[in-house]
Amino acid sequence: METPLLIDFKDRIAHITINRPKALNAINAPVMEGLHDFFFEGFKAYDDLKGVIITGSGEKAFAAGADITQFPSLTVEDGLNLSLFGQKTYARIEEFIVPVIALVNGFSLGGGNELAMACHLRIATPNAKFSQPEVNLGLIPGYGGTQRLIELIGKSKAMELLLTGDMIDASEAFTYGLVNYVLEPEAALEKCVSIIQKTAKKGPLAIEETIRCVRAHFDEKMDGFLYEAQAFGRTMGSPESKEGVQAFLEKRKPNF
Ligand code: DAK
Repeated sequence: METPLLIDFKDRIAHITINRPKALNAINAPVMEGLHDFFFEGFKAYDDLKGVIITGSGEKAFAAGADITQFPSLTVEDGLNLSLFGQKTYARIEEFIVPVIALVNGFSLGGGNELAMACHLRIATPNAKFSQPEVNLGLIPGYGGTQRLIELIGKSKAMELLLTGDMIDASEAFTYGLVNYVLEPEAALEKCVSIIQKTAKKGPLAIEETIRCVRAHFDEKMDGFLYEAQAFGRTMGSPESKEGVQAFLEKRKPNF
């Protein structure tokens, strides 16, 4: 049996590959459980983790959605439970302590695109295609897609894409701000790695707090400005910032 999720640790970066190429990397329960387990517990096994890159196996798809073959047997309760489990997993990715980058190497549809949107950054290859096609199936996005698409590209375009299920290509996705870069596959991977190498040199607490502050902006239960002030206080009081400031004054590189 194929391993649904491959995890490779190299130079302090975890490379996660959704490995169901014959089903265009559709996200079934083992894939979702694998993501959940990695981001809640599994990451602790990797020493000095500085970033995560998520991609799809093969050249055709990042992930062509949730696995449609599992839908017919689901009850209303199953749907609710699956949705809550997936939302919890994706929220954890969004709040993760180090940068998580989606390397979108083909179809990024439905629950697959919701995964890409939960990552902190998205880098696409030129063949990438994006859609929330749930309405074609009489469904709506169940893993936070209606919310995150608005955050990323604004209400007007998000509404159009969610209502029509239209597919857009990588250059349109770049124009709307859905992806940060569009690059050929090798360059796309290099870009993911170089961004993580860059953030790895910064203060780890500053990186973690920045991720949480940006998230707080979109959390209506939180006052983002207050959260920022509190996080600022935490970073200001940290040994890390003492070292960063001291290093600047001594004209040397900080040792975080
Ligand atoms: N699930 C399962 N299998 C899939 C799949 C998917 N999402 N997408 C593709 N495949 C399988 C195809 O069935 C085919 O399998 P075989 O026939 O070879 O066994 C294989 O992958 C290759 O696909 P195609 O032959 O169709 O390849 P093409 O290049 O012709 O077309 C395509 C590529 C991506 C345009 C087409 O495969 C397609 O339209 N796929 C479906 C896209 C889609 O509708 N995705 C699902 C979106 S809805 C929920 C939470 C979240 C969600 C739902 C519920 N709950 C909490 C309950 C999210 C829903 C979605 O993601």
